[in-house]
Amino acid sequence: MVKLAELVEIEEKQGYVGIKKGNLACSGCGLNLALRHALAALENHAVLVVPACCTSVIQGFGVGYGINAPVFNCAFAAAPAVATGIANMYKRTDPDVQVVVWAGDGGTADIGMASLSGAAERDEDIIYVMYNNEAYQNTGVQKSGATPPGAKTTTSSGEYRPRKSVARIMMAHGVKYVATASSFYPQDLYDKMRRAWKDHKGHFRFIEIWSPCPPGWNVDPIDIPEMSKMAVQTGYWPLFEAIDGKIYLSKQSKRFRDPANRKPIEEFLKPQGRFKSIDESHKQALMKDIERYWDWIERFLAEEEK
Ligand SMILES: Cc1ncc(C[n+]2csc(CCOP(=O)(O)OP(=O)(O)O)c2C)c(N)n1
Ligand code: SF4
Repeated sequence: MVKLAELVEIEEKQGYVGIKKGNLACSGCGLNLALRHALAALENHAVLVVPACCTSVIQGFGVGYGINAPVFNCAFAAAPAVATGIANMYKRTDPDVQVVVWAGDGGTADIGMASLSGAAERDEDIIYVMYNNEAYQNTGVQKSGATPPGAKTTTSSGEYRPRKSVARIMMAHGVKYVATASSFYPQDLYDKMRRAWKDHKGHFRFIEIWSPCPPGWNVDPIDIPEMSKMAVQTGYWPLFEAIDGKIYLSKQSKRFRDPANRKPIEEFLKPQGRFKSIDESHKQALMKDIERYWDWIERFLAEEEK
């Protein structure tokens, strides 16, 4: 794993090739950090395809304002299809380019699902990153398919339905490389982007990055790092890679395979206003969703991991 000091040096040396200081992201935005580390991992080879989302705000008012990499904005539902065309063009003109779709959970789990499914099925040479801030944040915190049970949004008052896990949906498509990451585990995120880029080039690759949103989740930015640790340590957000359908738990999540080692879920919920009035029945629904995630992991865990 890349050392933290090395990662800092890489990003400083690149002079923020990707994301620029003083852009339009809110303070403590997970998506902004995730994009910075992901672009550092891809050096200067990324061409981004971005549907409508907070990233299209962060990119700012003109070329090179917030993101110092080529960005192609497209209609909400079309990103994987647009990226397919661009990737095929670069295959002929500049094969070193890596086309990356960078989209939110609304644009992925809901609105972009059909074209995502098509690109995954065709095994297009694209890295698809879904940064998961668990709602449509840009337009005022509407519920998405990835919103967890019990979380309040402006269009829901804490529901019972499980999170739609696009990582698992992609595994079911037979995608070569699928991973989960967190914007507050930068080294793990960086390494996964590198492996997706270097080791599995030529295939469709999917990475779901859990990305806290302080205003949308009603959390003080100061609490975000600790809360992000709790997301992993309560088992809420398992970190793993799935290569050819076999799951390899990331170092930070191995210990939490055993439910006895997991921290109480309250440690994760406490700082978040969106869970402020969660009742027992919603908490049970959330716990059931977490168990469901881990059941899937157990089912596809690589032999050598057992
Ligand atoms: C077809 C279409 N419907 C709705 C919108 C309005 N819209 C712009 S951004 C956005 C929210 C995107 O949510 P998500 O993909 O989760 O990304 P986030 O805002 O959380 O970064 C919506 C609904 C749009 N631009 N196009
Ligand atoms: S609303 Fe949330 S996801 Fe969007 S820029 Fe602000 S913190 Fe980031």
